Amino acid sequence: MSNYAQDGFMVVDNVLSPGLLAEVRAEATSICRGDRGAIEGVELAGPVQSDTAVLRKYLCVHFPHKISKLLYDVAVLPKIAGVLTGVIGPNVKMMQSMLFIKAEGKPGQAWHQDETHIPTRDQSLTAVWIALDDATVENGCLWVLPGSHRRKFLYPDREQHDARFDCTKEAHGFTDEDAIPVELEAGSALVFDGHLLHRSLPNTGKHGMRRAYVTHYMSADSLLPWFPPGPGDSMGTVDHRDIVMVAGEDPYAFKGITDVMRPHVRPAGEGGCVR
Ligand SMILES: O=C(O)CCC(=O)C(=O)O
Repeated sequence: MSNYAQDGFMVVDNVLSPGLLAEVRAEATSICRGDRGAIEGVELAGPVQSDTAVLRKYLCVHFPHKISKLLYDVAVLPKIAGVLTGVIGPNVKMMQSMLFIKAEGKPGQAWHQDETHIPTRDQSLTAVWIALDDATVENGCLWVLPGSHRRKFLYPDREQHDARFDCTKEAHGFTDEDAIPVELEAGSALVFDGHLLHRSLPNTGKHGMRRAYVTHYMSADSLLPWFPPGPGDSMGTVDHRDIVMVAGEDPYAFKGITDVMRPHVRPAGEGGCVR
């Protein structure tokens, strides 16, 4: 049992009931078939291609909640909202979702901190990583470095050319000998601090596919200087408003909500190449 404040992560069991888990798995397949609408990088799969063949094509689809009502609803589940208000505070918004498929042979992601990529003004970024299959060391579960969030320090990152990972840059300047794997049962979630160092290793193929639905949240009281530009913010440096309210009040509701982030397959290059 981990202590969130001290360790920077916690496991929440049974976030998805068996029935909902089955629905989300089926939805993942529909998304990858192109049946839920256009996704940059996803080809429409005809009936001839098997579900497995379709799923094997993609490592990660970004922003699936934009085209999937089911994944939108999962991101705002009361059980998740309840955990997040305990961690973040009463007002919580979401800005990102990712659907990882990670079939056999697909790479992992090198050590990183999510706050490096989604820079909240108040350092409240929190991830919810829901296992859609049992996540094991063999199929590429997450590894975390307990307590690495505590300094609220962003370790520098740089390009890496390690074949175990996609091209996500790797954070450095720390020792990782205390890293631990977090194996999860399908339907359970790992909730973790945006400053927690984490990584995943490739799927060896011994335990099948390792799908996961990942969503990112922060305090709605804080601004989010994230891309791309929003209204009255030509550089995109003031406040990202393509958000979903998950709990409480939005003190910036008067700004309105934008719809600018488009679902896409994790691209080659730009920190996301898929080897
Ligand atoms: O699921 C994975 O393999 C990596 C996920 C991750 O690193 C993240 O969500 O920040």
